[in-house]
Amino acid sequence: MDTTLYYAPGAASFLVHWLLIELDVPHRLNLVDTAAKVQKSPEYLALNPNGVVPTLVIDGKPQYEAAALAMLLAERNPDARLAPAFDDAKRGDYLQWMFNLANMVQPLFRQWWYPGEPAGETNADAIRAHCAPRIEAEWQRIDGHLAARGPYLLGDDLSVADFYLVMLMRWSRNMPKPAMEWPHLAALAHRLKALPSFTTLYAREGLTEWA
Ligand SMILES: N[C@@H](CCC(=O)N[C@@H](CS)C(=O)NCC(=O)O)C(=O)O
Repeated sequence: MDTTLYYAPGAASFLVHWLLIELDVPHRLNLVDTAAKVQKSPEYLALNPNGVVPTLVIDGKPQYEAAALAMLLAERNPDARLAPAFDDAKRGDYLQWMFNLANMVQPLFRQWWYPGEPAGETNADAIRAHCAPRIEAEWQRIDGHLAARGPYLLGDDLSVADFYLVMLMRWSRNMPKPAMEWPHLAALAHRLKALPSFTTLYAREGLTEWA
């Protein structure tokens, strides 16, 4: 399988890059200069019409959406057991958590990082002010779940949903109340940050914050 990841350090591509390393999938990296808006260039839009990272080109076919790519990688590498099989009792919870993170949590970060999008630049401060407590409420909800049924989102079974959650947690590191202030979330993040793949990812993306 010929695989190329279009990425930007620390962006939503972080999840896909991390899993490519964790699953030992041979791949090439293509750095997208988001500050220079390369993601809005005609060449990139031909790969990903949303004009965002990540894009994963597999055997010449571009695919996008970080959560979908994480699920695809888990399915194509079943020996790693990072997703419950179709007939596994935990399959429903797995799908629920992947979509919950993608639909409820990640969009709040889009608002936090791009507060002009929902209601224009003049309302950016108000959007951010409303966004922070909503993200904190998500941490409270997920921490409660981990307290009752952790240590991972699927109990004793590590899955790509946990990698996804840790990436989202990382994005809160400079917020007024970062995710690491919730004890069960912090415990999960410490477990995943201890993986050798996390260290490799940091080195390859040149990241230092939240190491
Ligand atoms: N739903 C998309 C969202 C991706 C996304 O928002 N990526 C951001 C970086 S985290 C991006 O490319 N921003 C640049 C831009 O919007 O121009 C996914 O999960 O893949």
